[in-house]
Amino acid sequence: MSELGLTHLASGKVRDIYEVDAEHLLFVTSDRISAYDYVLSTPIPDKGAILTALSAWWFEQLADVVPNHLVSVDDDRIPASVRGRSMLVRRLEMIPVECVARGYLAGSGLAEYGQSQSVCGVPLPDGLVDGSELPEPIFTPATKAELGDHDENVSFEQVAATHGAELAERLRELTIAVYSRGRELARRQGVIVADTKFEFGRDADGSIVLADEVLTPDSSRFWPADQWQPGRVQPSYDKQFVRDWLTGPSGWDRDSEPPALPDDVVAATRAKYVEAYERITGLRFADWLARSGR
Ligand code: PZK
Repeated sequence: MSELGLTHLASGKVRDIYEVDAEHLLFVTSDRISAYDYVLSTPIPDKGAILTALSAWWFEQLADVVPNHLVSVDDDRIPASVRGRSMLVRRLEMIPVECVARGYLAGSGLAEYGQSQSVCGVPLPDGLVDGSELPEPIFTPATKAELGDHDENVSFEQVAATHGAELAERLRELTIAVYSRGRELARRQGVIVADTKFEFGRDADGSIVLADEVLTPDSSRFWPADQWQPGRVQPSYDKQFVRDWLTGPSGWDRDSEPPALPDDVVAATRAKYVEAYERITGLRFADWLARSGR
């Protein structure tokens, strides 16, 4: 039993899941932020609420592409202490595949491309560089590693061998469809969604349902479109102030616990999360906070 009066079910670096009843879970997003594989000791005020608001908005936008697990963000079963940063969700049978879509080359995709000119078995043209747009979005699944370890990229054939060709094909199709719709919408608002990770589950009928958080800066690489310049590491929409301070003025050595963030870096980073939410959705974050009653 947790401080919320609910049984704790699972935790990620910055999110926690609790049991509400046999059919429902509480998905709680914290204000913690990670950088360079560390969870920093300094929270970003309202980050959990901003990511929850963004996820909830996306679920509504995407509901005609695939059903999702969101039941409510203002249900009475949500404890007051986490209102505004939690979702009541349907309990599903999770499918243990990290369903990644990539429209641009970066991160582990770039590393694999350098080794094999392919990513997760998907062949790519030559001449691509860090940040290049791909000819079309690709499905690059991964399997979850132990907490703290990086996910392992796998081929479509490996997913098919483990989960069956029909499910693998359905996951690929849904992943590309949801990413394509999301990135088009974000791009019109000046945000490039370079890549993103989805998780799916099955409901009691066996239908596939979009779960987890969706198209947030924590589950995706967001880049400011007006600064996109292939051939270099792209600046991060949300975390660039944190990275610049950690690798510059802080004097941090990169292999000890990172230092606490100064107030100006916290404030600038919070403003970027708010800006991402407001740009993408066209809504005011203050309205979300007011509606969640805090
Ligand atoms: C579920 N995770 C992964 C994500 C964590 C753990 N709707 C659902 N039904 C059943 N199980 C899950 C979900 C969802 N979403 C997802 N683990 C269980 C995960 C974020 C934080 F701690």
